[in-house]
Amino acid sequence: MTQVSIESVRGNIANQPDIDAIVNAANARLMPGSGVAGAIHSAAGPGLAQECRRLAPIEPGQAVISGGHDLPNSHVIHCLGPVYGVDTPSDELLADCYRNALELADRHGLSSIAFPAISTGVFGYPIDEAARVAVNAIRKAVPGLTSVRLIRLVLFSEDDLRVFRAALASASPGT
Ligand code: AR6
Repeated sequence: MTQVSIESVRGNIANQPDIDAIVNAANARLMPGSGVAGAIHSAAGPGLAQECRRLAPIEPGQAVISGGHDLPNSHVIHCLGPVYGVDTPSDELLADCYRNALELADRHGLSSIAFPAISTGVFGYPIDEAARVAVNAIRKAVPGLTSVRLIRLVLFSEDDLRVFRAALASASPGT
């Protein structure tokens, strides 16, 4: 079986130049917002919002793909995470985001993808629960991937990185 690497780093999702597709923690209309969406849209330039108009709206758990425009990445995969406790079951919808984004990247023949911690900002998902859901969903999807070889989790703070690293260390050892 070909190896898939899962790594976690502290950083800015809009500054991952060696990655094919970065994932946006989007809003339903795929418009620029705050946090991740704001950083991605301002680095990508207005062409991204323009392209996104024909892809929107999306539902919680769904993922759609666009070009990278002025970003160093060839693609952006836009996921709408659940608003914690409002879009339910939040854990399943958050897991859907990761699975759908990975499948989309794979179908497009991409070899690397970087995720932010979807839903853990404005949408209020507790970071430790989100880390567990994200890591489990990624581990479950990995065996079905044929093209993606690198999955990077990009955390904004040292604390969030610690939480994700703990989840990675505890989930399914040996895979
Ligand atoms: N790089 C990596 N992580 C970041 C960055 C960055 N540049 N900026 C923030 N984070 P959020 P959500 C972290 O709010 O909760 C938007 O307005 C942040 O600390 O971006 O899914 C959209 O338009 C947090 O841990 O996404 C939606 O309306 C995580 O990324 C809504 O917010 C996610 O924070 C989406 O909310």
